Amino acid sequence: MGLKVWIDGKYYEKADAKVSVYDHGLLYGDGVFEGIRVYSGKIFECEAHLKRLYDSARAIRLTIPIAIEPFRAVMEQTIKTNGFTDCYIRAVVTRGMGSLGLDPAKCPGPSIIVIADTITLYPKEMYEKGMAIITASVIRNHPNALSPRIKSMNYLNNILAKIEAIDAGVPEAVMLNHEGTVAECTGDNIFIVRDGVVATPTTADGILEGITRNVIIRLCGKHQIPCLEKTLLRHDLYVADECFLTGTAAEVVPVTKIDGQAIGNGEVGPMTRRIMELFHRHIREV
Ligand code: PXG
Repeated sequence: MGLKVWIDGKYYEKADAKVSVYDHGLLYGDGVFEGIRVYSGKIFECEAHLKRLYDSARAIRLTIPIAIEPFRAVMEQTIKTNGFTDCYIRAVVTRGMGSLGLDPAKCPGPSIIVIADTITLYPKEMYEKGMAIITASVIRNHPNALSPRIKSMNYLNNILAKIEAIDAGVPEAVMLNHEGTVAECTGDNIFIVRDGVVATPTTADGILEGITRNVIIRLCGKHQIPCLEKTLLRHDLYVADECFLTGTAAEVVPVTKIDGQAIGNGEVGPMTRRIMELFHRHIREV
């Protein structure tokens, strides 16, 4: 038997797990989601993910029809039902089925979807040798248009940048914001290391406040590694000693080339290796 997907209170076989073509999530990208990892049977940073999900929903005036604790219970049950100890959860809340036309008030109620599956974002050798990225020409959404802090079902902004990356033969692109400073990658936050100091753009620079990003900032604090949240220019990426990306799916992945130019000596640096090691130890400890 295949995977079972939870939709609005019932489990469906993967092949039968479907939503209506009138769902505003499909019609307008009207909805929010989270991507969450489960390590050794435990939902990693569960509280932070649920908080962000409910905040995202609130920001688009969508009331999730169940409370946070029952939502957690649904995720836990879905993991068990599928027999996973390590997996990836995709929790989606769509505006639900409605009539044609934007008005969310025409949708009687949101739909909740919980998928437990596996995910591999990048090939294993990139974690050992590093990844090449480019700077995308398309900029990250203006925070006063669709705020990057909302993890919405509308990812076209990021997908356009991802297409530029794929066209350039690399798996990821860094996006600048409307002011021309560094924001984040299409599905990952970005960090640099220079003279032993770790730095990442601030939440005011138009980024998703990544949960993995926050874990790395905390781990740096715990291990006396200087780590700053500060506005970065593309120039800072070019002259960095090291660079790495963080995300739930990607975890921590080293970057060794940007726009065709080597970062530092072009090899995975010692600080990146240390942070990857601290992260992998941490996810097995919590
Ligand atoms: N920025 C963006 C735009 C993201 O989409 C991150 C940063 C990292 O945030 P977290 O909280 O995960 O550390 C993300 C997250 C996928 C996938 O299926 C993408 C993400 C997470 C999980 C799965 O490509 N992106």
